[in-house]
Amino acid sequence: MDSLDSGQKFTPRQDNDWDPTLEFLPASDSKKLEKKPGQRRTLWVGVGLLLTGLLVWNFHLRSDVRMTRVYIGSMGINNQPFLPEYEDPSSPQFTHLAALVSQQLKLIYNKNAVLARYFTGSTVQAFSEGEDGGDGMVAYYQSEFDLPVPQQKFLDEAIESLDSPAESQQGRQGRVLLRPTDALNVNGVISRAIDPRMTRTSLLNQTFNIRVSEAGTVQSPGFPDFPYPPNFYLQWRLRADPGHRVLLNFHTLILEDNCQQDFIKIYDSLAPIEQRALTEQCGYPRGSLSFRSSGNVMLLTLVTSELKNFPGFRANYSQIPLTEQRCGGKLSANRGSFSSPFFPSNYPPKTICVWNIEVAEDKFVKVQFKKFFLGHQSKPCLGDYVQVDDQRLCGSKLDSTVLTAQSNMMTIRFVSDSSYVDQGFTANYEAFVPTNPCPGRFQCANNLCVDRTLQCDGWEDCGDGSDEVNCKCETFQMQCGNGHCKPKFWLCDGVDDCRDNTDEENCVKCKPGQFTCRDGRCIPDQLKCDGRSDCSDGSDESKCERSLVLPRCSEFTFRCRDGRCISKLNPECDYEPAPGAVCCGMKPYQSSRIVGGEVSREGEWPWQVSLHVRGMGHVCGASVLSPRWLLTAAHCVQDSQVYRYSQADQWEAFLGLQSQSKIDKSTVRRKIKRIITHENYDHLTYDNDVALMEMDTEVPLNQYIFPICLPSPSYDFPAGQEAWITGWGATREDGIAATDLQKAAVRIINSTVCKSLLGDDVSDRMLCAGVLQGGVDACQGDSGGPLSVTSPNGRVFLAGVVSWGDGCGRRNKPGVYVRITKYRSWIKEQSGV
Ligand code: 4AZ
Repeated sequence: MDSLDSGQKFTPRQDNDWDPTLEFLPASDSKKLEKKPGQRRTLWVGVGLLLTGLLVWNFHLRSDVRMTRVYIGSMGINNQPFLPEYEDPSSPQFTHLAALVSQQLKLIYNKNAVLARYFTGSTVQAFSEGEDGGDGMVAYYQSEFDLPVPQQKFLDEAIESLDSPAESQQGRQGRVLLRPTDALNVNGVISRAIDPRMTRTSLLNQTFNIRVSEAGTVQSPGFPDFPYPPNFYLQWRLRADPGHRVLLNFHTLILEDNCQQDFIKIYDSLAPIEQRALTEQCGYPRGSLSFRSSGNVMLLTLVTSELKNFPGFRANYSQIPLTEQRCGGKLSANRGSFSSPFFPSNYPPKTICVWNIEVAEDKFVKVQFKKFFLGHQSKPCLGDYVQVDDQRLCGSKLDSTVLTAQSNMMTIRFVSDSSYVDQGFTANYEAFVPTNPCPGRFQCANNLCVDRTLQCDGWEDCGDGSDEVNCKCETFQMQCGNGHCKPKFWLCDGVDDCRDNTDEENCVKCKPGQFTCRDGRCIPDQLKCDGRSDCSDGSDESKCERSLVLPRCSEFTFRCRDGRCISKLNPECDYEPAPGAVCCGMKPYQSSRIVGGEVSREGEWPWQVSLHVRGMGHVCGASVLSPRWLLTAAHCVQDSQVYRYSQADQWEAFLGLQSQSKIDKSTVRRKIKRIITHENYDHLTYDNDVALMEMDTEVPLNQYIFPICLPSPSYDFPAGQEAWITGWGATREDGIAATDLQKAAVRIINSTVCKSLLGDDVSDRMLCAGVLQGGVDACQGDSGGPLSVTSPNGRVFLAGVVSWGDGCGRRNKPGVYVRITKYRSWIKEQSGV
């Protein structure tokens, strides 16, 4: 039995974590926001404005209201070799040097009128070896100022004005300020206001000093048996040997979702200086949680609040020689690849790598960035960036980017600044003959070479659309205004497939005597309801009074309850339900993290369920099949080393949910009574990746909670058909989960094509869907959720359950779903639905 076997152990401390009346965001209660009529409203608005004004005046404008402002900083000291005693704050050496640093700070502040006026004192928190590995060292301190509230801005500006390059510090604030014997050769001061969440008055502080030369683990107090304690501010100061960096790898990290309450923050420093923050995490983050310092120190902090305490974290630490990072260099082969240091792990801060590519003189060079995650984009790219000759790239890019040099040389420079790190990039480079850049292949406008078979196949493979222009369309294709060819199936289907909307223009209503198919085609009225599908989407057979009864049943016929087989395509639920009867798949709206998706509207996907594991928040999706039964993926309910996901009591279902941060009156929570995993689920191939969950009590059905239709075994989801994926999963590969329910449109993909793209693991019990250009896909955390297809009569069917994929949103890597038509009878046998 593992150490997390008791449900209790994961129960957040506060009872109200599982309280159905809990409100995360009070504003979600519309009653509380209800406007009062007429004069009363005006009166309240007036009183509100007055109070707000008074508050603003009281706290920001009244000059007699004072505040304490705390800055955290570091000071480089040149002429002081680092002694082991400096690691011990009770040693006389520490006390002596700390006094000198405090004096030095006082002198520095005295040179600035604003700082001098409000300064109250400094305390030195720690020392470390110098950043450059030389003779110097670094002091970490906290300085406090007492000032009238309106002066805060000026004080911040004055503090920031102290940041300056090493050389100017020396002249301005170095030896001249102290007697020569006491002089500190200061080579750089940097300070910033402390993160206000770390100064909450209720916090209990505790600091741990750890030498990482011997590898070990750090964990939050109580992990994994008890939730971390409330109201703590914990710091772990990690020190490596000189010439080494600290490596911190998270094994588990589960905190409260709200970063305002509980969070960890990691610094490239021994003090929490904002300018040195490497990352901040809360909730249940996924992706690379591996961090390296630039020098031999790192600070890990954990701040917890009064409410809702979660299991916390466990991380492994160790040290690696600075020399281990080899990046940059000369590349002279005809083709090759390179990536940011430690990819796909996060790159360290303060890194510079330069690659000089030089190929044969008669060739040119091009480089293609396949993954590119350098944090948030800044304008112009100032923080972390890649510079290719004279062009800078920064931020994160989903599509691959190709850059070309008009010569046989190219210089690529990767720079990371001193804060916030990310995964980095991988790139391929290639030499090409200027007169024949893509021998035997198609040359895209951006100089990428793609297989000729991908040209004019209806999919954009170049990333710039150039493989789909000037195409001669096949008979099964239509010609878009911009020259692209797209499957005729997509004509007049309400989606702008051409990207110039020409497939959706002139979707004429058919002449009298003709029936308008949903795909826009016109067929003679007589062909409607003749038992044969004449519109390519079967819409001529979807609302018929009668169907043709066929002499023989086959995979392509629908077996009625009485055993007869009819020829109608996808006939389930194409009747009007009797008054009061429940029919599935009805959307309350007529409108129409997921990678490449957008936020859904409330109630848009009433069968979407969020499955939470106690203490962990959202883990998987599911679909409502009936007031009692949910369908999810079997891989969501497999035990791991640490968690007992197969146990029903670990789970809670949230129905009618839109935002993970807000439970409102449409949300219903249910405990899970029973989990039925498919008996042939194969954890290696993900074959038969389905599981049923029975809720402990039935849920009321309404416009926010409604079952999706289950397709019969003969239901056809043709290749090219539009389907929708929905979920709160990661919004990019290795990214973090979405807060609001995301939706994205994908297309069903032909099984043969899918097998050729993903290999033989794709069984006939799986269904592929995606956007082959990439960028739109289900991802981690969407698993178990629905792949929804709207039938011609407007009802929505569960075509698939999110199961697996080769990454998320990669080009030519569609998502793989459980093919629900293959499980219709299993679901019926197990649940009766
Ligand atoms: C997952 O890890 C996962 N791109 C789900 C779907 C896909 C990839 C990964 C499909 O749960």
